[in-house]
Amino acid sequence: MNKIAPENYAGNEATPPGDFEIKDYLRLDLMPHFMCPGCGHGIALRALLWAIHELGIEKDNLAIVSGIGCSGRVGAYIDASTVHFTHGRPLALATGLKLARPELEVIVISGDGDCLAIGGNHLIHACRRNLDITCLMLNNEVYGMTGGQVSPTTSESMLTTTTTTGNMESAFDACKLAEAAGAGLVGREVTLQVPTLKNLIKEGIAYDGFSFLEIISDCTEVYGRKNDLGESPEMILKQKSDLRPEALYDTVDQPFRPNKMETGVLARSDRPEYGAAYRAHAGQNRGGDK
Ligand SMILES: Cc1ncc(C[n+]2csc(CCOP(=O)(O)OP(=O)(O)O)c2C)c(N)n1
Ligand code: SF4
Ligand SMILES: [Mg+2]
Repeated sequence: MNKIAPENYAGNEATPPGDFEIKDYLRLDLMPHFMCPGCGHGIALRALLWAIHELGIEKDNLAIVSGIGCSGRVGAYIDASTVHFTHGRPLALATGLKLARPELEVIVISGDGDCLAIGGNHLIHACRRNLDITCLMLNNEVYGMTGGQVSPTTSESMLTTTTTTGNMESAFDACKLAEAAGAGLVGREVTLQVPTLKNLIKEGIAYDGFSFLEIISDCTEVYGRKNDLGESPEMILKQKSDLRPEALYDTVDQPFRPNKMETGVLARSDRPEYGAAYRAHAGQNRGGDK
């Protein structure tokens, strides 16, 4: 497959209403899905599939690699070549896959625990390498699948099953970490804004290098309940308050985090893509005696 030129798909052209049918991209034989009602990961999945649809990526050219977690489980529902791999290791597998099959569009779906805790080391080295992989990190601030333990992105003072009096650790800013480690493209978006999220994912896929995209998702069941954050609509509204605190001071219940989250493309560089550089290097040195 030839990569589509960025100018042809990083734009904001709307899909004609009715043109995108999510069922065309799902393994319907696996339905009903396992996700809890209102889980933000489903919205992230929709945005990803919409992006894939608008990019015109063929299923045969699409490889989805995910780790263990509710976030990782999402990948298994996509009707393409999918690998649901070991917790914390999807980037390692994706690296080998992309090097062996550079023609594939390789997309990793990971959780905040998967990507930043057990898999944190793989993340920083993937960023450093800048191989052409798109990594979506679905950040719900918790280990959702295993019942709600604290994660590296849990906000301070929040309750989890392992921080029963409130989390005392500072949360990682995953985007700053990825940028510092050298990721070619870094971005963040909320599930509140699905078309904007879809466009960011398109931009990440279009980028010729490692794209790290943090998607602010919600675990309604074990994190929302534990912290009395309400149901899905309330949690989504809270994303809005995190983006523009002053607009929602009167309408959003406590606990309230006035952090003015930055979204969109936060960093982009023109570093060489690792795979092409590696192949050129290997070609030049083939048959050498060193
Ligand atoms: C090597 C290994 N360690 C631990 C686990 C248990 N485990 C499964 S999912 C998970 C955390 C999931 O959290 P996250 O990655 O944030 O995904 P979420 O479920 O929140 O989407 C853990 C610790 C495992 N499956 N394998
Ligand atoms: S436990 Fe949380 S992250 Fe997992 S499916 Fe339920 S709401 Fe989503
Ligand atoms: Mg999580």
